[in-house]
Amino acid sequence: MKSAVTVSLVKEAEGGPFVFWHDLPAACQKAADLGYDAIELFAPGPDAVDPAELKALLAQHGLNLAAVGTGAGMVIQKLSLTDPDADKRAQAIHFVKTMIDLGGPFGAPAIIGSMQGKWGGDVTKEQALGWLADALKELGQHASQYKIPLIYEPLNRYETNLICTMSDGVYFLEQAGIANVVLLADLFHMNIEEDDIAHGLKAAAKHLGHVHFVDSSRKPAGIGHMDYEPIAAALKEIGYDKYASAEAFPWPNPDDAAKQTIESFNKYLK
Ligand code: LER
Ligand code: MN
Repeated sequence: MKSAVTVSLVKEAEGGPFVFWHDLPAACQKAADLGYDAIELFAPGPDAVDPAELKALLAQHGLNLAAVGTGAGMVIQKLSLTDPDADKRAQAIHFVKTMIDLGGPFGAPAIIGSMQGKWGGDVTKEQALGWLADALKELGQHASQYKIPLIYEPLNRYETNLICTMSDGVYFLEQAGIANVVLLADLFHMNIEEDDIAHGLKAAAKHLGHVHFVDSSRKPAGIGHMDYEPIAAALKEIGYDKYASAEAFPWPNPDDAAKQTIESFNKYLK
């Protein structure tokens, strides 16, 4: 398994669950010093980072790019893949494509989290899931040109009412025939939604493509009451060898949050 740590460049997301903030060169230096394999980037848009500079920075520190978040499309532009307005849905798909194009050359998949939106009002659950399935198919296809998948993240009930568990995610992908899309297991969301987190991970098994490694309180792994032994055993059992990425509050500060997470990663997942 490989380790990653989140870096947010999104002013509007301040207060959110990202470890390092705003200063990409400093974040890369710190991630490398602590022995992380990669960073996961949360950027306002595709033009927020110069690909050549990013490439140089990663090379300088021996880091990879694990994944690229797309939530800024929601946070800044209020876009969603299940917006009742067809124009808005098209804009949301376009935004995600540009983020896939940012990460693609680095082998880093884009993540669909909050961009999935919610159903309600004039939109039925069936309609929203239909739009989401269509969008994920198109975006999975777009990602395939870079030989990477698209990552889809079930969220807890307070953030979406579409797909909240790993088994619902597996059923959705398989039943709708969505190709080249993998699931993200965020342990914070799973702690709210799954009856048993280890069972949820095993249910995702061959569809699992990314893990957000965090504790029950969304503080860094090892601070809360998450039981990591069965989680580590489940990931080992299914042969998971991709990223466990620190998406946690920068608690008590970014440096200590990054240190705390890599210590837990080395203890349980390495
Ligand atoms: C994003 O990875 C996530 O976990 C969401 O809670 C963000 O809205
Ligand atoms: Mn997450």
